[in-house]
Amino acid sequence: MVAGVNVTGALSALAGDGNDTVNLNSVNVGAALTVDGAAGNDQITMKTIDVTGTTTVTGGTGIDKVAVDQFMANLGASLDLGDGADVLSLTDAAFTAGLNVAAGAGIDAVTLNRVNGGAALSVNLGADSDTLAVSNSTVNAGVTATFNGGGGTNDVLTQTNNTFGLQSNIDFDSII
Ligand SMILES: [Ca+2]
Ligand SMILES: [Ca+2]
Ligand SMILES: [Ca+2]
Repeated sequence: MVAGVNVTGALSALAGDGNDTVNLNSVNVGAALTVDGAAGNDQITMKTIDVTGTTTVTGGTGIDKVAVDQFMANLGASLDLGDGADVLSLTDAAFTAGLNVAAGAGIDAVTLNRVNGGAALSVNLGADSDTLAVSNSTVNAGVTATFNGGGGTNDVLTQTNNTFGLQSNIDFDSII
């Protein structure tokens, strides 16, 4: 666990194989942030984080649970959950240069609430029957928010109170 620190350079949390817990709380990162759960069932929690550089979060194979709350990313951000039935929750997060989420194979559940995707917002749920819930979220004017069910027989998108000027929904079996 890393809590209540200012890191002037880059911060990498490389958990390696096995079931890992990564917990970042109240951390300012002066350059890039890299979190890699690698193989295994990982729990990655990030709360009150400010990242000056790029953000890269990788869940890897296994059933990963990723919770992000009060997150500020000043450069591009990529979250890749990898194979397995993963759960991602993003709350009160702003991505100035954009956010790209890939859930990978497996039955995944992705929730975005009060997320500002900034310059780009893309979520691809990957193979199998996944669920995506997006609420109270936005992107910059002129940006297309793109949500892709990614194959599977029952991909479900639930959306509430978003302000996307442009939105593309691809390969969902149900949109609520
Ligand atoms: Ca995974
Ligand atoms: Ca999937
Ligand atoms: Ca899917």
